[in-house]
Amino acid sequence: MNEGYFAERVQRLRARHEWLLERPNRPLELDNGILCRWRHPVVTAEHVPLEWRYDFDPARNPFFMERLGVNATFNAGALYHEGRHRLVVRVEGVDRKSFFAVAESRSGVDNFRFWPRPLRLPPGDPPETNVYDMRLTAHEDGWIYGVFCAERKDERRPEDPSAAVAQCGIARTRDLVEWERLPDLVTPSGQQRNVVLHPTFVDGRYAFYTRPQQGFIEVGGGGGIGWGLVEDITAPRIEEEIIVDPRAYHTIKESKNGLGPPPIRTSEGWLQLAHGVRQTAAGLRYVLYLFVTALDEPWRVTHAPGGHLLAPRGRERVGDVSNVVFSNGWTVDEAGNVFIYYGSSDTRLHVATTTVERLLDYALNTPPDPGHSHGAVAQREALIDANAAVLGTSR
Ligand code: M1P
Repeated sequence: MNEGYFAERVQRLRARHEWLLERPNRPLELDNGILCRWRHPVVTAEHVPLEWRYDFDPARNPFFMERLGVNATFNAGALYHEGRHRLVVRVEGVDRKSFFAVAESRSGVDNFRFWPRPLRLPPGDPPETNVYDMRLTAHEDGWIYGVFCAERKDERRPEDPSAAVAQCGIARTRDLVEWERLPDLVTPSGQQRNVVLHPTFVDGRYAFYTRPQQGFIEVGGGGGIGWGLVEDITAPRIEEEIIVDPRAYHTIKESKNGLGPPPIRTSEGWLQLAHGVRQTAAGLRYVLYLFVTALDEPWRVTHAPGGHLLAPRGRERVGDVSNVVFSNGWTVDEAGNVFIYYGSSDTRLHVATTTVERLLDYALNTPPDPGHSHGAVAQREALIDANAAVLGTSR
């Protein structure tokens, strides 16, 4: 292969990469008044630095091929940190292994750039096969915690190559660069995924939202969003796990649910973002929903608007695991603007923007799930009647 070909290919890929990173995003219509989607995904596999994927030595890589391909970038933990929106992105190679990498942006909606190297997470004990979906909590103890899923082969079933165990890995940092690994969280449940550290002490202890599950994929007979307290974060153990937001028949969280990012503190309570999953003929459908818990009792749900806040739409619906939106990160800036980072179909990362004020209005004033069709009609009737009174229209 001649040198001209190599140089031209490098130049073309660099130019396209830079164009992608610099491309401005733009808001789509605020159609429901609650939140605003943006035209382009904020982080895709193509955003990953070329140096992480290509070998730039013409002797070793005369065709300038991708040597270590990236399959997807999604489900990012998020933190508004030093005036920037910083994401710990789940980067998944073509070998199916996920790892974490920090990407940051000033605007929060475009121009995300990865830091020069992936995050160096010390391995667990025993080392895990796969790590993903980190939740970032700036805790009042002064540390930034990264709580994530640590997946290992289920050694009790060596004959089944898909048998796995999910547990909650924990690491902490001051600067998102140097990470100290802590032992995995021990809970009364067989497996755990979607565990989140609450940002403040509760009764002088660390507080975790959990998601107990009996199998790796299926939550089994239990599930729901759980809650438990930990005395010593360096030997984290939950003795008693209670369910604070259970699954429920014929709702968006019929099959399973799990908390998203750590909650946002507001004057009215803790704003909580979660995902709910239901079974359909086309497979599982993942949507996002919101609820509020009491300021002094973060485990107690005070407001639960019915239905989803955000569901897969248009091209978000298609990807490696289709019909999924999933969020484990949101940021709030000084002005109270909220940036919800959500993965679509386990393939790419998007943002939806709103404000604390709007989310609170939505949470406090949206009727709960009525439980049945007759109740749903009654809710519509009440709205129509109220509108008739305001608008002076006939009934
Ligand atoms: O594939 C959809 C999602 O599945 C899991 O979430 P849950 O445990 O609630 O089913 C996670 O692996 C998540 O990363 C993924 O997006």
